Amino acid sequence: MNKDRLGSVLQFIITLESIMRGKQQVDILLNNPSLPEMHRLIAQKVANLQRITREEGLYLFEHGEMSFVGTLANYIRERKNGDQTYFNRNFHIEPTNLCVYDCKFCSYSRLIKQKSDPSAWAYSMEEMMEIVRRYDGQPVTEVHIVGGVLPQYDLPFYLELFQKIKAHRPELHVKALTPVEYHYIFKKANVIYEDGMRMIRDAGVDSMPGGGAEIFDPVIREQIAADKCDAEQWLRIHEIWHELGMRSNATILYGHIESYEHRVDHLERLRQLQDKTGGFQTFIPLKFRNKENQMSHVEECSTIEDLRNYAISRIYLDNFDHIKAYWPMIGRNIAQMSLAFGVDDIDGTIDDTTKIYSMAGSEEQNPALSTRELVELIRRVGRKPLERDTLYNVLQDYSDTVFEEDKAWRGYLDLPVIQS
Ligand code: V47
Ligand code: SF4
Repeated sequence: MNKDRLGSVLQFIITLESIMRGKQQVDILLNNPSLPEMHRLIAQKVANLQRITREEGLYLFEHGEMSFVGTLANYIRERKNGDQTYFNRNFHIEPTNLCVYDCKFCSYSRLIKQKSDPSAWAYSMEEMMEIVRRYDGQPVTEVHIVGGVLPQYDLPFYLELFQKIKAHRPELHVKALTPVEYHYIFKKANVIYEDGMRMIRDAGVDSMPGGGAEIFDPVIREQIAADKCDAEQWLRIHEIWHELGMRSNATILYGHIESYEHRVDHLERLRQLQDKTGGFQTFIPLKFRNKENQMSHVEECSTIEDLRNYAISRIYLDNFDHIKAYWPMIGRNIAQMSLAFGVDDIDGTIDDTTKIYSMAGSEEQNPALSTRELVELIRRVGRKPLERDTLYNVLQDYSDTVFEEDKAWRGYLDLPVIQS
């Protein structure tokens, strides 16, 4: 048997082992005679690969203990992805932090009237291309473009930007803008969604990130993100994008003034669209952070709630392949923990190119991780680090990689010697 074949057989055995381990944990739950009836029903469904209902989703949010939902979510995670944990090498471009909208949770944006605020920026096309060129020769595979909404960043501007990036570096995956920007720029250009999405695809956009979803419920959305595209428009733009054969991500902004019903409603709408198109790749729960925004009086939710939310999302979204913990928002430690609660992806190296979460009070004030640090973060919790491209093609398996820095002998001489 050749080396590659032997490797895939071994991999298959390891995956099988982790699935059996996960199944044993679910069986332990099911064999517990004091397990409440509804818990048992849901655990049985998960064990039988059946979908849970809206009511059962709500029940999990209201009554599912962290250990219970974690066990179920981990079983699903390992059945879908084994121990594999994905990351990529990427950088962000945030064209501006000036915005015509005034989302109450947003710590990052400045209203147009605050243009002279020293913390406001608005990059020119050339400045954005300068950022792209900064990564020439570096092994990044994705540029993630998202920022505020401003009239001068209109459809012709963005089409030119995408074309320029592609002309400069054709293999760089452009993951750009959300339905919030697209709805605004198409309306301004008097272009219907279908035509607009075709134009941006032809100009070089490869996929759409998951932002701008916030909470779909209209009453909550009106309170925290008035005026920008509504849930139907957000979902419709993704649907059209998927119909063009393209892929996108989805998010939820949770842990603020929404109720559990609103979270389930959000998950349900995504699950329904995914049944129709199959175009979503990953779901990214985004924890509300409360620094420097108009909702600073709203307390942030606990880590236990973060982990429960990942787990219930994993259980509910049976038709999503991946759940992502975005480490710049949640921090490295919780990102590591989340890998036992349904998460199988922790996003990328970032290289300190996003301000959205540092400005909102995340522990990660200068988000940047080297490939080695990401790999170590994953390996330290016993998972298998895989570098992926944006579309989840595996680029490199880092399970056994020894980095140059690891080879250097670091022995006792490194310890400080205190002389008495
Ligand atoms: O839509 C803004 C969120 C989103 C705050 O698709 C906040 O791979 C918490 O969508 N507290 C933009 N969240 C970022 C985004 C994203 C990030 C990483 C990966 C991907 C992907 C997408 O950031 C916004 C909003 O929901 N956000 N302010 C805040 N104070
Ligand atoms: Fe503007 Fe986006 Fe901030 Fe809302 S979340 S104010 S749309 S930058």
